[in-house]
Amino acid sequence: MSFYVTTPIYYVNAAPHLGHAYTTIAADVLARHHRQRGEQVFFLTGTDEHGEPVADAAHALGMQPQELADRNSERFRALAPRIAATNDFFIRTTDPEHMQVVQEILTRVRDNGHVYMGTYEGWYCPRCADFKAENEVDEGELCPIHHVKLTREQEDNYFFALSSFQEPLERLYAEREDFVAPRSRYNEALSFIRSGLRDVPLSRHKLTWGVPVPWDPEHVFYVWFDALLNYYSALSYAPAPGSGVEGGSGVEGGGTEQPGAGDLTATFWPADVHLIAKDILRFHAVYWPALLMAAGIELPRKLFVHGYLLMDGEKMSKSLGNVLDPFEAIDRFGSDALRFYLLRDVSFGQDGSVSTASFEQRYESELANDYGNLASRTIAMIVRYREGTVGDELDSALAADFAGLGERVSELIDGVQLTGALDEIWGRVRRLNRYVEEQAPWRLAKDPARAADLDRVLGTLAEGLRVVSVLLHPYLPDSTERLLDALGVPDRTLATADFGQGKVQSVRALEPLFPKKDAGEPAGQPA
Ligand code: ME8
Repeated sequence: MSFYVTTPIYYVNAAPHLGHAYTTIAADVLARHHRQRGEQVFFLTGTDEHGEPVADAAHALGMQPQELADRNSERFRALAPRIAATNDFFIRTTDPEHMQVVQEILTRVRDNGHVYMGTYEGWYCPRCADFKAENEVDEGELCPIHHVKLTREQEDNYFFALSSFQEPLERLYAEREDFVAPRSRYNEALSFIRSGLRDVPLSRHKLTWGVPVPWDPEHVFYVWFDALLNYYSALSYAPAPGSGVEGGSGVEGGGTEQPGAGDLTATFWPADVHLIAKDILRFHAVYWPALLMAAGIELPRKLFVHGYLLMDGEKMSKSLGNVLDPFEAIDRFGSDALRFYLLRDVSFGQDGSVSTASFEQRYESELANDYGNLASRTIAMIVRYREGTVGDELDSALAADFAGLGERVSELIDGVQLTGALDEIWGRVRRLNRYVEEQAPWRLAKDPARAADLDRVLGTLAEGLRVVSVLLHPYLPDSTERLLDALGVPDRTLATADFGQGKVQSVRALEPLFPKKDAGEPAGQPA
């Protein structure tokens, strides 16, 4: 089994912000979960470096586009390890290998009869790098997304005959209702298709910062076609996962076969999940499948569209300047806490507001109290009452509460319900906390006649803690690893996620996973 997940490739016109971290974290949770299943995983992220968004930003800074791209691409690359993302490759659209694939495939699209020369006349947003229809123009000739003045363009360009894919796209949406999720985004894309597709420029004449059109080097390809093809081109030159070039690999201890060096396309294409936010739905849900059909390439399996992280009610965005710095958040709370907060507080697939206050609250009440404290208490009691040794007997009532949990979590993750899966697991973290209160092991410890009960309660808590930690591993990779080590069962494959499967034998003392902090004090995780 193989699993291929992608994030959008991010524009290098500015530094990364929390919105970018969000998608990459979500993709990482998927990648880690699938590695836990023992699948061969390829997780791709990277940067989108051509076109006006980058050329204009470089110009404004008095820099060459390549210089700005080099500087900011490095920042995006550096973000991945900071948020514990295990991407297997980091693609840059200025990679010569990528540029060559773009030229080859778009030449094929032309040879297949889907390209013609025409004149574009209409509105254009240089920030979106998008041609806008009359009904998409806000009052004052403004871009509805970026609130910048749209330009009026008249340009002789090569066109992609998108309109001829109207029927094939409608058929695709009829046959594959899970092609785009959530359902509201599927409906949105389908209604856009049904409203009638217009052909789109495939090349730009005015611009020089892009991939040259091989049959007419006066033109460069329109940046969106160049960018979308990254999902496909990367597989032709990325090193095999596990070769240690980027952060990823089959580190979850599952995968047995390693794909050989060389072309990974046969192993990983079609992509299983493209993760994006709703701002770039149309490019991915309409242009991308049409382009692949035109090139005769198999379509990806699913596009999952998440919502916006909002600050003060508006989309966080570089151009709007209301950006929360993920690096600062990590310094203050640690990368596990950031990953947890974003996927727990904002229901994945919907818009949601983020704030430092709600971050602190989740950190204290859920990470430090519900989970961290449960771990510390359980381990401390086993050390104190049983010198670290754990008995064999488990409580059947609690086992029943955990029955089917691993499968349920997998099912939800298959549907990219990342918040739903986390809710399921957290329900069991809370169940374990209630169990401690109900059983009051400190009282059992005072009564020698109840020694067997104490053994059973402590064993049950240790096992419950192990199971939730295996399942939480994709979300909280660092702290679950420390906890599983302390429980002496480092195996975190999904096959061990059933209650009673991996029995803890003995435990070691553990530093607090999420130390409580005083106001203003950094809460970074202990090294
Ligand atoms: O659109 N909330 O790049 P980009 C949630 N280069 N997610 C957010 C977000 C927010 N406030 N802000 C950004 C581009 N994102 C193109 C993509 S793909 C072939 C080319 C995330 O730098 C989200 O994933 O503007 C969104 O789709 C992406 O960053 C846009 O990044």
